Amino acid sequence: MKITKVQVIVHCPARNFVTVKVHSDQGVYGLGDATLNGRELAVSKYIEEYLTPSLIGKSPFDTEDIWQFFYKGVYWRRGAVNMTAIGAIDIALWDLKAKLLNVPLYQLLGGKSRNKILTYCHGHGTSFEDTIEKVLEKKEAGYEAIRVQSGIPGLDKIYGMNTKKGAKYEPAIAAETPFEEEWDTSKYLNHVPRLFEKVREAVGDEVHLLHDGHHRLTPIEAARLGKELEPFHLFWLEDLVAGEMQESFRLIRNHTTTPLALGEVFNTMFDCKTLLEEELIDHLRMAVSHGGGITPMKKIAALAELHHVKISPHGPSDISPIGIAAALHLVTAINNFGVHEYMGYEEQTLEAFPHAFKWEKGYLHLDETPGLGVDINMDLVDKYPYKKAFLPVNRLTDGTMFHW
Ligand code: GCO
Ligand code: MG
Repeated sequence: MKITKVQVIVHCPARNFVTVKVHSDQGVYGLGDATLNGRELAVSKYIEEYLTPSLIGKSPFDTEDIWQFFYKGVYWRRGAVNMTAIGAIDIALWDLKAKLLNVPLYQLLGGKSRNKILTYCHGHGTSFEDTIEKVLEKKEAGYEAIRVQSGIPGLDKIYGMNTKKGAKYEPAIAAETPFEEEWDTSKYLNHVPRLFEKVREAVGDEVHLLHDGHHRLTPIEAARLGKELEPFHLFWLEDLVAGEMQESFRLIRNHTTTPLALGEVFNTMFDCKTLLEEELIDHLRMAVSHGGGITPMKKIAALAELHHVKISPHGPSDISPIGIAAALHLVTAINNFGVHEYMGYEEQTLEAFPHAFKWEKGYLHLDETPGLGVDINMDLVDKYPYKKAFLPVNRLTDGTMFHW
């Protein structure tokens, strides 16, 4: 059995996606998600020029050896572009392998550890009132876990806030250069505990509430926020400080019992080794596509299990249904799953990627479709050409460049 051809598809059905299609001499193909929001063409070119030629003629069953070949063979290891490219190939090979064996992918990863996958959605608003309304709507729709972000008085355009009442949150903006947002940490720190006090009062104790700090605090600021939110029993506080500084979490951990989540920008085991080994976080948020694929994520999940850390994958709309399905199969098979983010997709994206997984009453469900259970509609590829789009950048109100 041999790999005969690799196609890299870049298109924009509502937003940009990069998809890898690996063909075999059996007439069956596997799909992988290579989307890296705002840097799509760097990954597609990388796969076409540097990975594809080495794949032709290899057996699609040799997922471990192929992963090691690309990981060790690059010399310049790690990094988001490199690991997303390797991850997409790895996901496609696992999809292909499971299709050839005629089983859903989770059967090759340990079988079923659960019947359905808990999800959280976004309850975002412009003000306290608007946010509470959103959170109640999501609760009504069946979500048991809701991420809460809201506008901050005095700041016009910030992370996680909808620009208009009722609009869907989409961070990437089509343009030739990135859009600029603004930030003020003290306004944020004063606002968030008040927000959660009101939301908890409105929604009751049953719903899990989450919040994303998007890497903007210093360790001591993060410790203060965690401590002040303790009375509202959050499910987690996500990305409080920049993920590069794993050691920062020692200080935060010593000050608060609020559970901590981190890792959507991580791409290897080495980004979270200290966090796991010292039990500094509760949830690891790596996406399968950005984390180098199923092959390394299985190992990372095993290390996390040893340290009481749950795998709770990143699931924004800038990860395609292929990447989401890869995570769903992984978390179906492992024991230490926490929660999966699910924002849903625009109509055009759903049309572009027909898929078997379904969202119902707060949970995602897989069926018995062999492989990942996701396809790509090739007839729509030319209809939706790539449009350059960027994630925003961020400055303090005095103009200083800051974290986004
Ligand atoms: C999340 C995230 C996203 C990211 C986006 C980057 O927790 O869902 O923080 O909103 O910012 O996916 O591409
Ligand atoms: Mg996040």
